[in-house]
Amino acid sequence: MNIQEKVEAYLGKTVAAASDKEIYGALLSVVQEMAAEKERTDSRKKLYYISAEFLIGKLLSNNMINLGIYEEVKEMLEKNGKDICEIEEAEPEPSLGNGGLGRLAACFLDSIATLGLAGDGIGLNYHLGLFKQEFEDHLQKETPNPWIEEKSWLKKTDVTYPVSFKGLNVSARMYDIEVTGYNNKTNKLHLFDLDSVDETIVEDGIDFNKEDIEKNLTLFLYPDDSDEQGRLLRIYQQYFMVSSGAQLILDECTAKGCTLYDLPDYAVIQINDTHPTMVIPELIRLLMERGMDMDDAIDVVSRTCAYTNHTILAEALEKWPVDYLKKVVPQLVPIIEVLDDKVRRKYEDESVAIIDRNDTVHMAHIDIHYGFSVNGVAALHTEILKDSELNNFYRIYPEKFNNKTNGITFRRWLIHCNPRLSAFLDRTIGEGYKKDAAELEKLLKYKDDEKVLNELLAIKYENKKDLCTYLKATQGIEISPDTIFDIQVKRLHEYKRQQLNALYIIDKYLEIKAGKIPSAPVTAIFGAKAAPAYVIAKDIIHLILCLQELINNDPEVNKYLRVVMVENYNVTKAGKLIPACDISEQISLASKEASGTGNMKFMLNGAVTLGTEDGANVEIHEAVGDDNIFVFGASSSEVIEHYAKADYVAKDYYEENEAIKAAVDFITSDEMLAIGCEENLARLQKELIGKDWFMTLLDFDSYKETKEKALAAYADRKVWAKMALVNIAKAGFFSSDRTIEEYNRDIWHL
Ligand code: T68
Repeated sequence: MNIQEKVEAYLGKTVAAASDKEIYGALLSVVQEMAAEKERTDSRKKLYYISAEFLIGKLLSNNMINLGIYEEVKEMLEKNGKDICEIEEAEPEPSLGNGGLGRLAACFLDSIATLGLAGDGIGLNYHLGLFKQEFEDHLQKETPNPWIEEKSWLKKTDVTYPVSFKGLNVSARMYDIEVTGYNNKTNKLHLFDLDSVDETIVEDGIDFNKEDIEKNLTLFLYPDDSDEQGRLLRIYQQYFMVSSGAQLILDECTAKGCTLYDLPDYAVIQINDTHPTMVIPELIRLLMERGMDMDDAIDVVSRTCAYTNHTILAEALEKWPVDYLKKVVPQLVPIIEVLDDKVRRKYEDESVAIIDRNDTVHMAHIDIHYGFSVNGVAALHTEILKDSELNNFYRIYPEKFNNKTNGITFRRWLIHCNPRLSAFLDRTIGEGYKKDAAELEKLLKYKDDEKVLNELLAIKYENKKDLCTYLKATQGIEISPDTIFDIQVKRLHEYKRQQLNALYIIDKYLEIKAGKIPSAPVTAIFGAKAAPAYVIAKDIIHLILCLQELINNDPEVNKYLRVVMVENYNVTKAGKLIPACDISEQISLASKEASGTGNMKFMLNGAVTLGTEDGANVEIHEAVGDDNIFVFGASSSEVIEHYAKADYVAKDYYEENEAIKAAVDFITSDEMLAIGCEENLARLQKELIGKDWFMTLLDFDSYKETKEKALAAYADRKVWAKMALVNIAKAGFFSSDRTIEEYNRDIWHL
């Protein structure tokens, strides 16, 4: 049967007569059937990548690319008067992650399968995922984001595991999603769920009864944890995930002949941030239940588990009061106490203890003491972990620390999202880059080739036109492809400094109002969700939405400057925004962004980075050289010193710098208050002057100056095209295939 016949067999009618939704459903079935027929990876030792988040995004097109049928299906649809993009629209996006950490896990699954390595994901099947963001009165409103339909990628299995909480026994059911590698074998993503979860208990946005665990356990990703009930629910979720995951791992290994004493020969568990840390005491508990003595169990588990750190922000390093654990998982408490006791006997240093003097459990400390590898996610980040953040641990275990600079899958972030660019690469340098990303360097030979450079500019222009059409259709916003697309998309957080970008926009607005006409028109595009309980982050969204309203409706200004805040930024929207970008905003306070992966996606798609020397920006800078990136701001060592000396005073910058003062004052100007809400705007303004923990004002001048340089450079189209070309050519290092090869070489040994 050819593809059309297969699809029509599922449809029970012709493709031409079917709706987009029906075609999507039929293609899903065809893909699932093909994936099931593919060979599974198989080896004695297997990786289990355990993570509270897998931000997989829509799967249809990526699976078709990986199975090698995308072009065929696209043509077949065209022949029948259907557009593959419309079919893609019919697929709901599973939002099983917040941002970079979850998306990294998804890119890794793609690369692990593509490299033919045996490695499955273990996570949770959140019914409503992360909330959906809507804008109302220039504010973020959260609503549920259901994604599981009758036809979905999830396959319900018969596999169930008992999971016990204090006073509550439940049964975890495993659902599987096939992970197709690019032209290779398949792996699985196992997502655990509870049959009794009930979506109807959600009311009024994303509120629900947090006490009814049987009904709410897997409703949402990271339910609001601003109160104790919310925090307890997170512990329920985490334990549910690791207990079922640990049981699955032990079952699979014993089925292969593992005696449990040789577990490290059969399994390696990569713990993605601290959310799955309880897998360590849980495995110890399960091994003891199966007859192993405690010291042996601790030894076996310590040789099986490896930990990845994704942040140095103290508030993001998880700590749970022992009391909370006693309320939810009392069976783990005696084990954690023993783990702590062993550490305390060996090391006097209080800062490396597991349970501190306030009876709080430091989850990362469990991972470091009782895992065999600790990795950061970019060179600078790992250095900071070793030198300062985790220095006390590094001195004890220097051999455990290693760096694995993040990467992204080119299948999604180039081949799928930018078909124009990938077709251009195919005909210019051949298709080898799809399997070996380093081959992108072949492009360098064309860096002075006018025809090639013009082609690159033309591709960007077409992509920008597509984005204009999309934004007009989805949000009714009009922008022009003849302006510079300056894009900042990522979670909203003060350390990422969307507020710095916003202050620049205000400064520009004031200049235009004062008659200073900019050399080139700019469209500033944002996309970001703020955590529901993160007040200042939501105030920043409010500021941007007010600026959008003010600026886009001012005929004096909107010829030169427009602002767009994309609603409900997600993986799908990233796929539309990134190929259309000219300037990639990567402006976190140096030392705070562990790596960043958006920076890599933009680079690969020919955008030029405007960034601080932070995270993987440092490595991007090294790769492309000074001439192909715009770097600004205080260095990480300067920033770390400011924190150490506590000598940064935002108010001094505000008072001594006229442009800063004007921009900050403008936040509560009459123009802004006519649009926005005084409470939010005044609170944000006060924060910027009185605290500004992430040193926005410190870098304002340098940001402005460097951004002006970037905007001016854009005018020389040939020079700009060359910069874009070098960025694409040097992006090969940032393929997640390279990252995974390193994990395997240094940590997993599959
Ligand atoms: C990100 N972390 C880092 N955390 O910020 C980013 N979820 O620099 C890095 O590139 C990326 O991880 C991959 O390594 C996150 O995305 C979260 O989303 C998060 C934090 C706390 C709790 C839950």
